[in-house]
Amino acid sequence: MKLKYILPILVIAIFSTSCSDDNDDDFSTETSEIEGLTIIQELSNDTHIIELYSTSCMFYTGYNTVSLRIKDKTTNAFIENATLGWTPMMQMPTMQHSCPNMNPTKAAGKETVYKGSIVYQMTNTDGSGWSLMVDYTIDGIDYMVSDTITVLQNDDQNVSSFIGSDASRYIVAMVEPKSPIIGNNELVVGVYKMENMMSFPVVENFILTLDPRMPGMGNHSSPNNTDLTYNTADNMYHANLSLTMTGYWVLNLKLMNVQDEVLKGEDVTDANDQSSLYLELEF
Ligand SMILES: [Cu+2]
Repeated sequence: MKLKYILPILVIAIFSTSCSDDNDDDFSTETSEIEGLTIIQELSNDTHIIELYSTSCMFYTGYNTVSLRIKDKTTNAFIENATLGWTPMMQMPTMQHSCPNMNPTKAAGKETVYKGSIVYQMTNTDGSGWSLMVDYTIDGIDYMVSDTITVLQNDDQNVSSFIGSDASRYIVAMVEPKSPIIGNNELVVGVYKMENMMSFPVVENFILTLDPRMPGMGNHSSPNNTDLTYNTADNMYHANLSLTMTGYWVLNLKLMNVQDEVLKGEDVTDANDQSSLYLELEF
C-alpha cells in the first residue's frame, strides 16, 4: 500500500477516536471548566501535558479559537498561573512559515483554561505540514513542548492569502458568523499583513467593501449590507451581512488602504461575476 493511501486512513482513524467527549475520569469541577469544548490533541513533555481544545475538536484552515489546559504530570493538577506563548509553523518544501495568531491568556471566568487564536492560511491535502510549539512559564521556570498537528482544509474558503497592489502580502480571515441566519448577521473579519515568515501583525484602519452574492441564483445580492470597518475594541473588521436565504454565498470584497487605494479585489458587474478577493459561506 502506498503512503498516500495509508495516510487518509490514519487521519480518519485518529479523528474518529479523538472526537469523543469523554471526560469520565475527570472530577466534575474540572470538567465544567471545559464544558462545550472537545479535545483536539495533547502535547506532552517530561513535566506537563498540554490539552488543546476547540468547539469542533479539530484544526481547520481559517480562524480557530483554541483553548488549552496544562496538566502537571506529577500531581495531575491543572496549572492556574502560567504565562503562555505559542508558535504555529508550517514546513513547506523549500521554506517554513508561521501564521497570524494570538497567544493564549486565561479565559474569562475560568481557573485552568487559557484561550487564544490561530489563523491557518493553508494546509496540505492530507492535513499534514503544521506543528505547534507552546512555550510557557510557571513560577519563574520556562518550559516548552512541540509536536506536529493536523490542520484540515475547510469546505468553504473562509481565509484568503494574497499579494496586494502595494506588493505586500495580506491574509483576510472570517471570524463570524459561525452559525449564519436568514436576515442580518454580524460579519467579523481579521486582516493581517505578512511582514515576514514569522510576523503577521493586525492591519488597522483599512476598509473592506462587501458585496454578498448567490452565484447559483443569478448572482443576486441582498439589501442593507455595510462595508467592513476596523474596530479598536477587538482589532477586527465588522459589518452587517444580510443573507436573504439559505444556500451558498460568495462575499465579494475589496481591500482599501487608508488612502482609499484598492489593494485587492474588483466590483461585481455584468461583465465580472466575482471579485478576486472573496470569502465563502454556506448554510
Ligand atoms: Cu504553507
